[in-house]
Amino acid sequence: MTDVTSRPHQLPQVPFGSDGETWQQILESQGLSNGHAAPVSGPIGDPQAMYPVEPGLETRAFELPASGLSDAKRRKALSSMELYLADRRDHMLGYQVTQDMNGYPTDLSRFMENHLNNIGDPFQSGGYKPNTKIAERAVLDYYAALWNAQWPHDPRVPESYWGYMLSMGSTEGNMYALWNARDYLSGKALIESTEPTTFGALRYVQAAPHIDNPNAFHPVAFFSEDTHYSFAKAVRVLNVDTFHAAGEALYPGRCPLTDADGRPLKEWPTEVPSRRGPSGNSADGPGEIDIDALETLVKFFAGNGHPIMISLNYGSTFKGAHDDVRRVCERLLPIFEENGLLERPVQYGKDPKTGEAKIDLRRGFWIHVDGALGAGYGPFMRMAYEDPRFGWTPEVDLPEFDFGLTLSSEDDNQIDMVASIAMSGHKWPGAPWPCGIYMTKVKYQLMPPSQPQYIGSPDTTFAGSRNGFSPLVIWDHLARHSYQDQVNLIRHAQDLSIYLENRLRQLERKHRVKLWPARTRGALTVRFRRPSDKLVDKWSLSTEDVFMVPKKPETRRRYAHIFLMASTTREKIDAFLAELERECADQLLPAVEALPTLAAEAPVELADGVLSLAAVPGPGRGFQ
Ligand code: G06
Repeated sequence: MTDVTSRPHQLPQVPFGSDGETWQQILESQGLSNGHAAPVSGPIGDPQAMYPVEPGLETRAFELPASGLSDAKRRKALSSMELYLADRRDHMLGYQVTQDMNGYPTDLSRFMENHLNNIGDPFQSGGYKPNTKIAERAVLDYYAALWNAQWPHDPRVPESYWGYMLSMGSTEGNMYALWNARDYLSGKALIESTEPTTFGALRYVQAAPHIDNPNAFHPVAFFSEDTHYSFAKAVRVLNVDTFHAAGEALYPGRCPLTDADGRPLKEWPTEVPSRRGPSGNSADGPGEIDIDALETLVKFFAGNGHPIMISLNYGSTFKGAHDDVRRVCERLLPIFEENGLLERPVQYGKDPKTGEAKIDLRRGFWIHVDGALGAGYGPFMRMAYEDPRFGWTPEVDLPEFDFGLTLSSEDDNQIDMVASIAMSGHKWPGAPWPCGIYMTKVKYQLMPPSQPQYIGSPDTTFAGSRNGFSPLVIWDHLARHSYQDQVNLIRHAQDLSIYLENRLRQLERKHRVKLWPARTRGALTVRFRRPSDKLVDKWSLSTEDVFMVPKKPETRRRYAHIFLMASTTREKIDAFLAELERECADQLLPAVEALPTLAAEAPVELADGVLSLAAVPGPGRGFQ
């Protein structure tokens, strides 16, 4: 490797930082490189020339030289950032994040003087006292009530909820859910260590293999085509088999699904198909999971002895769709029942005195709801739909999705179906940075199964240090809004979605252009034909390219979408529409066929022995 620091003459002679000096000159002026090798590596190119250009911001002004920046330069850079953000915020339409915090984080800015850290379990006081766990617990209780869980949290009660506030967004929530599900379904247990090196140490163990069923501890994950890429990431991080990976490896050529013409599929699809639209494919469908396909797939894997992990969407990333969680549960419960997945013994130890087996009785299925967006407003829409006193009847009764969803089994037991929910705090409620909530029940936590008085392992969360500011921000939002206020916020967003959809249809008729406006009922987003790059950029539109007929490049459509949030105003939508109308009138919309070639059009054939594990979404589903 080239040691660039020892050859300063090779460094580019371009200014670094806002004073016009080169890197080398700065080092010399700091006494760091006078005739001897500098202790740091220098740039071998000009970052300003290499990094993306953001109009209104200068890379140079943000470059950090060894001398630091003068106060004036530092302030100037920050002011440019402030102006840039104000402008970008005023034009942000494409992402499902609330843009206007109603000024409340300013009220909370006084807490910035502290290092707030909610390290450890929210229900344990912990050693680090400058924390906001009291607000975190209040926020968790609020959502536990909203999601029909049993609360307050009580570690002795299996049905009680447990959860924590995420330091990342729902990516962490989905990751934690899959981790939790994987360990629970694959027979992992935390037991008291027989030889504790430190007091209170636990041991992480794998249950003994099942004698008759080699797949008993081999869970398989299911999620739809419309699922956020965080889930594809989670299955890779956690090494969980998707039904695609397990299908290709263990059951090649045996996929029970058929194509649109009724022919059996030769390969296992990478994700559960979403519902088909008028084209006969899912590209123009509503974005909800195809329940028939899911049922067929789950039947196959449950029939082969696998435990089942399913992630459902409540407010999907691109189409804003809500999977019908109740209907999914109704269709799958009989399959779980037939295959002994309602309760199965997991042997993790034996009594040292009696030799008696220590057994944990567990479910063999896990239903997770990725409510990154929808778990925030769904309960209020459902409330309004049920109760006329809220003064608004939403256009749809959104599906039930939470811990209150129980069904009767064959032998008349009440089975609660949902094991976990994730929600982002910065999406529907709104926060200045990513945050969120993960929630499950005490009975699904890995813990010493023999100890009913278990008081919770301090290290129950994913992160070590956890953001202690986010609980204050979400708490403040919830404290400022009654349920009626919350209904009014979602009503505003829903009304605006319907307004935008109608306006796009009017534009289509008026200018005789194809705009393909579409909106899934109940969704907060409207999708339509992608306008010029200029508009996509200016309005932070999120985009997705789809094939109307799979693998047929000539049928590709480019979509953009707008999310209508509580902070979105009609003025903002009208300003965007005026610009879009100009593109329609002047025929500036990019031609449908003017599309770049994708590398995926010439796929590599897998060599013998290579296993396909999961689809990793590239740009698309709104991600760029
Ligand atoms: O980690 P975050 O909070 O971004 O949530 C991930 C996530 C999980 N599940 C669903 C259904 C989601 O829509 C998301 C995130 N969605 C947005 C996105 O990635 O758009 C392309 C977040 C963007 S906010 C700027």
